[in-house]
Amino acid sequence: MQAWIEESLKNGELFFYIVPAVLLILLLIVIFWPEKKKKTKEENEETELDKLIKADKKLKAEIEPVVENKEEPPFKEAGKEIQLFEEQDVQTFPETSQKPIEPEQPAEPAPVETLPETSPEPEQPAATIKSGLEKTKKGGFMSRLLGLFKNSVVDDDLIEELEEILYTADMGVTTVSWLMDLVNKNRLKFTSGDDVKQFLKEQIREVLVANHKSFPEITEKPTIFLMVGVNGAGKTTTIGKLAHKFIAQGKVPMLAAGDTFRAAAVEQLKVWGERNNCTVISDKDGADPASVAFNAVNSAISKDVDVLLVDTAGRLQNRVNLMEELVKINRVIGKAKPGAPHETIIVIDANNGQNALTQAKQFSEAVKVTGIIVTKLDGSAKGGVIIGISKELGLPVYLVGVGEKIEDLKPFDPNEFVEALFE
Ligand SMILES: Nc1nc2c(ncn2[C@@H]2O[C@H](COP(=O)(O)OP(=O)(O)OP(=O)(O)O)[C@@H](O)[C@H]2O)c(=O)[nH]1
Ligand SMILES: [Mg+2]
Repeated sequence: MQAWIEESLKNGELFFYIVPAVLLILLLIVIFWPEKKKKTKEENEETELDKLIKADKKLKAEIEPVVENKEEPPFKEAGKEIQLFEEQDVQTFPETSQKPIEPEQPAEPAPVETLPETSPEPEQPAATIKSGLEKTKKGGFMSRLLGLFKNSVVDDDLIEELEEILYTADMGVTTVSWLMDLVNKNRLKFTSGDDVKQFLKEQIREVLVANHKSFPEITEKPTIFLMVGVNGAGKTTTIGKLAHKFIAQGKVPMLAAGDTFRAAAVEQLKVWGERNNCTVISDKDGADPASVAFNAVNSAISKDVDVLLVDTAGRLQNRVNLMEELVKINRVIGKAKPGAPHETIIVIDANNGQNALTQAKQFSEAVKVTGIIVTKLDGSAKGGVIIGISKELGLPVYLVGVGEKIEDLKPFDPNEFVEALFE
């Protein structure tokens, strides 16, 4: 071999055969190597594609039975749960079943909770005197009373129990004594518990109707309302609700922040002013409330507003101070506008029960109270207080608060009240 190589080198054969052969091999490698590599890559990709196709076929095979069943009423199982939705809602389902089923979609029907979209919840009914009396009827004296009236015999036991229940009704002793006197006088006329019920209902209706007066009309510009009552009774809230009512009637109200005793009171009234988009006359905390009222009356006159609602404090250092302050506010309002305030309204929280009666009497001694607004009837089981107030004070209940919303202030209708109570 060595001898052949030496021989080839000598005569140049090595270069003539071997070098071109080596170059040819190198050239072939350069040409074919990338092709091969590319091919391998493609082959690999093909395998991946194969895998995907296989998986897809498998998936389709699984889905196939569901698609075949599309002639069947869809969501058969769910049908049971959604029977409440009746036909009109169920009719919307086939539309959904016509949609192509995508692999990631569950074969299960859509959850029933999504359905209310097509059948919205009914809106909460507006609060009324009837809804406001619910607690009085369910948890208060009325549930016991209505139970008693189911008795077919009117005997001593029934009369005794009637008296006991009425004393728990927050009507006050005077009103209960008056009612029991009437019951005893007419006892022989009653043949059943229902007779007693009708009799009591009519006596109560009579006293409420006799003292009834609708909320005053605005006859003079500005008509001035002075709002009084103990702290927390609902004066400020009621002023906000009243302003809303006046605006709905096309009137222009103005508010006066006469409660300068409590830091937050002025702010609270301003919030109601903003809500109603009406002017609030105020001064700094601790300012003289009478001077706030005086300025407010003058401003109401100069701005030619229809109504001025004057807020007052419900609590001062003591009750004497509070009453003295109210007398002063009342006097300066009269100075700024003779004959004003046109109405002095006591705001009473129904939850106060018989205490509300005492409060109303005390305020009436200081200022001439002309009417009552009973608040929070909705949150109280002591709706009977309205009967006592009307009987004892002989004052009209103008309005009742039946909730915290701006529109939850309703005219007091004695007939509506009695019917709802005895229903
Ligand atoms: N549920 C219910 N809440 C009411 C009603 N009226 C007032 N309130 C609430 O009673 C609370 C006290 O009301 P205010 O208006 O601040 O009472 P106020 O008489 O001005 O109290 P002072 O400023 O402390 O004298 C507030 O939380 C009101 O939202 C009503 O009719 N129903
Ligand atoms: Mg207040």
